[in-house]
Amino acid sequence: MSFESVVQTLQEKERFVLCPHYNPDGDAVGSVLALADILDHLGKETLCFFEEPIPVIYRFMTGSGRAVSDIKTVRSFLKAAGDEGALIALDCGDASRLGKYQEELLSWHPLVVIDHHHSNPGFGDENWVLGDSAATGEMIFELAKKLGGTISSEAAECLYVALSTDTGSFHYSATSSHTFTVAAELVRLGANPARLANQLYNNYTLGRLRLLREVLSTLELFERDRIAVIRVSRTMRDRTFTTLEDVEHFINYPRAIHSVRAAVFLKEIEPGKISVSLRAKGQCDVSRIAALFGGGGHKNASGCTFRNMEMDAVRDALLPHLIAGLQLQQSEE
Ligand SMILES: [Mn+2]
Repeated sequence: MSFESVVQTLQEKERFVLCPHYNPDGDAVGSVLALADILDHLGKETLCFFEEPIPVIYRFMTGSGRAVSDIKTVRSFLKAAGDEGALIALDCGDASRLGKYQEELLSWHPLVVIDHHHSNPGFGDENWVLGDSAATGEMIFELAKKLGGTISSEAAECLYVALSTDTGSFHYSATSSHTFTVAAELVRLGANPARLANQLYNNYTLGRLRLLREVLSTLELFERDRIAVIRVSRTMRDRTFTTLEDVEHFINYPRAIHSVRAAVFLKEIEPGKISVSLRAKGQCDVSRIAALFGGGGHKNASGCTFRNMEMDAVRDALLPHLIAGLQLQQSEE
């Protein structure tokens, strides 16, 4: 079984490079830092590789200071490790999510993949993929128990962040009784829900609130208010002195409208390059729509990127598929 072989690799090897998906979210950052801490306690050596610095909002997590962004460090670490080394990809739904160094990262073996995206093709040498898991952090908790390692209060906090952010504060459909069991255990181990919620959700800069005001003013509704579209341009970010990190969770506002079944967030990364987040409620499968445009994700939360297109054109390309997705949902109800 894949879980067993992943456990075996983690037991046998001594030195690990841990890497999340690019533009890491709370689950990716929390899973990497927690697993590193757990492996440290087992006497292993670990290196946490993030191609860009960890997003500011997650830097309060213990261990974030150990993030390394230089690929040369990864190279020399794994060369020195030889047969004792392994690379672990966390929360990466496919190989391209490894980011700009994917080719080099994929050349190292063994590559262990631990992930909870249904669409994961199993791009590693060892793959443990649980599509029904609410977060990769939930899986790391199981792994730690199996390895018999200590889950320190710091690691418990990181895993709680992973669970809380990837479930939308325990709101999304993948949230199970097991998720709450794990969360309860993490609280028992030292994670403080109120403190972490304040760090994650009550921690806006004034610029971020001003940006939110601008983004919400772009709201457009289609299909009898069942599809909502918002957008952020580079100009808006420049005007409010914010970055793309500041738009995290903004899509939850249009998604929260009672009539809305699918919400779209268009993000202008640079002129002509538009990244799209899709969120759905109920049966509408937005991972299928993202996949049509080279992206992927979960049924209710997915994304894709468009090049050489403006935001209006991206919206117009997506709308027919969203409308069809909603009709499909209705016919299945
Ligand atoms: Mn995740």
